[in-house]
Amino acid sequence: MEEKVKKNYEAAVERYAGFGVDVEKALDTLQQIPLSLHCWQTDDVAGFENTGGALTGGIQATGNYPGKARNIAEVRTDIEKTVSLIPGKHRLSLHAIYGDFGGQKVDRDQIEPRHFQSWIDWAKEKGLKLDFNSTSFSHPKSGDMTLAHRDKGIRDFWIEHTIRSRRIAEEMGKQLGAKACHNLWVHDGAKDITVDRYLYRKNLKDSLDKIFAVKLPNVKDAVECKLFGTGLESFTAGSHEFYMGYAVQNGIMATLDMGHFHPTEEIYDKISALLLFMPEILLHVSRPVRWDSDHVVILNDSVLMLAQEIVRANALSRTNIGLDYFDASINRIGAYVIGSRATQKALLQALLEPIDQLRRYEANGQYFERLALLEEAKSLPWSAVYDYFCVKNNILPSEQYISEIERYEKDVLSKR
Ligand code: RNT
Ligand code: ZN
Repeated sequence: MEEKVKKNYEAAVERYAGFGVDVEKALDTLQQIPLSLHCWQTDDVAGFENTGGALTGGIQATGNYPGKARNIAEVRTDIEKTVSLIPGKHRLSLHAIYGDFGGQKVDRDQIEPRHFQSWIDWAKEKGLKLDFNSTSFSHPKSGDMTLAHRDKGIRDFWIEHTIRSRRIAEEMGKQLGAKACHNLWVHDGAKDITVDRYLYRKNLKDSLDKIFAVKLPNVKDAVECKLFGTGLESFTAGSHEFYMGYAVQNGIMATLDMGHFHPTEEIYDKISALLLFMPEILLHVSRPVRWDSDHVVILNDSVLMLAQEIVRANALSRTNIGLDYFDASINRIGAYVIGSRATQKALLQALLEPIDQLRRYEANGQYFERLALLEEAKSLPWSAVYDYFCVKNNILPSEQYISEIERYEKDVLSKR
């Protein structure tokens, strides 16, 4: 098998050389691109507060496929399995509800770095870096609003939570020697026509000002917008314009989630616009399907165009790539691997693009030639290069990971 992969790779290298594309260089670059795996795919965004509450905040994980992680040890085992099937070095993104609370009830305004120390130690041992997210959903005080709430007491509770979340991210960044992204997403919105929009957005802005007044050198802050949540269809305080304005004004990052815009609106076109005004951006690679923003990522046009735009804009070093989806209807580890590999395949295709020739055509006004080459590039042998990338990293190539995940299901997941 390995021989065949190598042979196909060599043929691919030759084919790409005809376009002046350096395949080895592309692979070196891909090797350096970490994906931030979202811990919440392991357990349908449940977390470990042990309060037994439902998932709220306008998001849903539908399905009840067996084998979901029930405790921290199982989440870690699942993540270890997942990363063993994805070439390269990656990151893990934790939500505040995934603390190691030792069976204690620790409310959100009480969380501390010590509740995440075992995660940091584990990450260090496994060679993973960490990212973090404050959690405003699935809590008795969240309702429809948190940081934008009319009630100062509620706002203050969530401000405290978010400041503490950022401090935890700071500790992660410091101890692991790599800045941690802190992503702030709140579902704040309303089901029906809302007349005090200005008030809620003003509240949200004031809350953010308090949260970000604390400067943390090991944290890269990001704010995530959304179009609407389920049950909150008519108003979202943290809209794209709102957070874009806030991020630009405060020198922080905007998070672009692929599922948070109008159905035909694509985030790839926002990369070159935003990066002229903010230091970096954070992506939530996802797959919107009708009203759901979080299906498993696949190698579709949206993901490919996103990857191409990052590479064409020379923006890899300023783009933090996180995954964000939750599917409870299929093998959850399989869902991780499909989405992660799809994202890498898109990045690889982008890195192998005959970009010099395409740019020449564009500069000369040769638009037929540009379109034709873009079409041809789609069927160049990038998959032979991806297989080689897997083998080079000691990772099962192509469809071989399917049976490995079946084995994990039989040996581990089905016993839960
Ligand atoms: C929700 C946002 C947010 C969440 C996670 C769990 O629509 O995309 O990023 O998915 O924080
Ligand atoms: Zn998201």
